[in-house]
Amino acid sequence: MTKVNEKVKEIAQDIKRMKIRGAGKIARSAAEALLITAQQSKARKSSTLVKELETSAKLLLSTRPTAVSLPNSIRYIMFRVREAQKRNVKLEDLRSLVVKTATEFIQNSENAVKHIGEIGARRIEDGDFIMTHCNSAAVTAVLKTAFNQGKRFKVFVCETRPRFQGRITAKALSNVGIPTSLIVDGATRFFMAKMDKAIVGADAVAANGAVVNKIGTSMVALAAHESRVLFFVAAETYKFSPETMLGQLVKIEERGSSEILSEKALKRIPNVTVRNPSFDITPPEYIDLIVTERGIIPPQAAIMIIQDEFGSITAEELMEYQIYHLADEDEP
Ligand code: RUB
Repeated sequence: MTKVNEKVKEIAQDIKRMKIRGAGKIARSAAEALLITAQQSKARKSSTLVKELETSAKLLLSTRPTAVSLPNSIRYIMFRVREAQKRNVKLEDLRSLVVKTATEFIQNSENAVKHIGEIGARRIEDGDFIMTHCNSAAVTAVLKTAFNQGKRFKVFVCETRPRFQGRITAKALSNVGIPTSLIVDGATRFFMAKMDKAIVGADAVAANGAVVNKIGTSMVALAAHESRVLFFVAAETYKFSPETMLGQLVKIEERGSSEILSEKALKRIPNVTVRNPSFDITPPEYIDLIVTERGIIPPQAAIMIIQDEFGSITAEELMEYQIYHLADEDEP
């Protein structure tokens, strides 16, 4: 059995336990894990290195099921590895290829967030009241860029139970001086009528333009729709899901009950089960536009992005690097 590099195991564990979180960060960390696999490999043949990369990829794909950026980052690297393998590339060349490709993915991803910040900031106006949910680097980039351009606006952040990622957003905005109100998730509709815009990130964008993001996002979208408030999504193109073109559904992660109630407290109410889905789906009808690093698109154009980015990939190739679950004993 091919052994997994200890540092790669640690990254996988950090993703699973949400020490590394947010779809963009997860994707970059997976690319970094493959880079480390190649750099630290003691393989003497390129076929052995490919096996090690495959094992790392499998482990990473088993960590969290919803962020499509994770399989997309692994595909970006592994498809090039497969091509190189067909050309019988030598071990050292293969190692360099992985390092180069992973570095390229990480840099492209960081640049994409920066570009989304610049493009999205054009839609923020002086005096705006803006609501956001959870913690998204892409959304924070939009708000910070607009603020640095001299625009003055107020942000309302939903605290985002059960893990309170809204607090991370509030802190990041407060650090740069953006006036921010932290609200409980249940106050979304109460405040929505005052808002001009709502903006959220994405873990996945489906071919029909539906957006998968932190649980509660679809309620924010619904309240925005009711109050005729513009609803924006900020998402890099590697969050668009090519699998959904083949009719696959994005898996919604359901996390443990202990995030909501301690085991002891739960035992005291034996007829109660806790349900804890981590993400939900906002239909395209509730989304005004999606800000990507390639420009602003209506959700209905998501399929064009997928065709452009992933059109040359066959269904078989796509299915090779899907998110799946390992048996318990294999878990990181
Ligand atoms: C994070 C979340 C974020 C998206 C986009 O969920 O839903 O809105 O991942 O984030 P979790 P980014 O905390 O469960 O990972 O723009 O940073 O990629």
